Amino acid sequence: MISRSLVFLFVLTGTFIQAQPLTPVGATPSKSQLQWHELQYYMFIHFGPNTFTNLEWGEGSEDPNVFNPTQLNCKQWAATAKKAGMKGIIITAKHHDGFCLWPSKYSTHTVRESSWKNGNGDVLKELSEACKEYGLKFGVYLSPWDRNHPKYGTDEYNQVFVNMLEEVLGNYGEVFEQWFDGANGEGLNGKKQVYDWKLFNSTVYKHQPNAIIFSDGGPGCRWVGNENGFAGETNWCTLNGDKVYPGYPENKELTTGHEDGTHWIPAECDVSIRPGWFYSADTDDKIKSVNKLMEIYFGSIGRGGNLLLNVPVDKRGLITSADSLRLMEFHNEIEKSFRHNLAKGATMIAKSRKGYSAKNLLDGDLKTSWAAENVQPSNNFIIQLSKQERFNCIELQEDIALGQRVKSFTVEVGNNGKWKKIIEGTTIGFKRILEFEIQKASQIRVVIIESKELPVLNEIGVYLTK
Ligand code: FUL
Repeated sequence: MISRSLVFLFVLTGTFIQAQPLTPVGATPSKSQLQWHELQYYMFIHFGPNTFTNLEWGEGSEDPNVFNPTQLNCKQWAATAKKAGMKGIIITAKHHDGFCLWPSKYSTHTVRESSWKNGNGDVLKELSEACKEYGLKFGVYLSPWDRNHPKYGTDEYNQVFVNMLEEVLGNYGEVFEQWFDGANGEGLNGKKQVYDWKLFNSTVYKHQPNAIIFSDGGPGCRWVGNENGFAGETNWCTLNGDKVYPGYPENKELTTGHEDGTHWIPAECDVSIRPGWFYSADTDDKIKSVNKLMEIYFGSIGRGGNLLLNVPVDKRGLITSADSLRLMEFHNEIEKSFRHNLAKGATMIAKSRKGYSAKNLLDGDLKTSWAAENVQPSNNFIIQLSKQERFNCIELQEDIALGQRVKSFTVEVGNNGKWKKIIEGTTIGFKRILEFEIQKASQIRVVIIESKELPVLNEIGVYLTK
């Protein structure tokens, strides 16, 4: 029998061999943020009176009875999201018109005042239960701007909003993301509200300590600065969190992040599958093509952001079959493109730090990584394939738990020791995917030109996506 002390010694030695633990660089993600990065892709649903009035921004004076879906079925939404490869759903619990999709005690403009289910319905209840059933995360969009509430634009409104938050975050189980819209317009009294963001955020954490708070400036994740679904080619997950606030006018900075930002506030790319956020029959023939969606995929997930794709629910309370079909086609295209990692089984050649072998780049485990031996310009690793292959795409992942480090890199292909540079990139982050002209080669060399500290990557992939 092995004695306890021997086991102890082994553990000690094991630790020693792996050893030389790496120190994080700059701001790093929290545990919840790390989990959030892994979600990558989830659904946004805009639904409410606007669905029935064909408006994008309701006035707030709409008769609540306009909200009357005839076949509302949250299980259909969840089943669609699941089949589409999405990991969660974020619903507009209250948009700018103030209508609450749950029977809030703090408003008289809610599902309770509508004729839907004789005023006994609760969309948040149905959706949170459907998400649980389908193994999806549940998230909530809540607009602080409220064009209906009589208290909006007065000191009392912030507490009204907090009360609503308490209901939404306290009664429907786990909420993975709280989405705060930055829009701030006038209310019934013609005044804009001065929002108490500190109070709002602390209310979120009181009920949902692990939730990611989305706003223009986080603190959990940030708006990417546009509604087209594209992060910057250079995309830092770090941001000067004390400088950026909801309504921050420098959208470009949100697109790229701040290179030496003080806080980890990564980008989320929100975009709609149709031209508008809410359902409109006028856009039935304007659903984005698979090609456009793939472009968005490369521009968001492929640049280290998460993709929040809006799929508006129609007047029946269902995702239309045309939107659903497009989502499935998009999912198939992603699956097809990334099914065969041509680097699998390749021989890796690199100068590596002890315990951080380049083999780890191909083990499918984000917890093991390759780190260069020393900090120096042009650290590199070579993927030696067993034969010449045709490929047009490379995927790189940085071990972001240790901070985002890489500032620039190039990709080269080689045949018989002759190297040709094919593409260059800047940041990597959680994931960077680059497409290029189809190459035929047996070697691929990734050269890290500049990095804040030792480059640390955890996975790579080589694909033929066309
Ligand atoms: C914006 C809103 O004004 C739009 O209506 C939509 O909800 C979009 C996601 O955010 O700020």
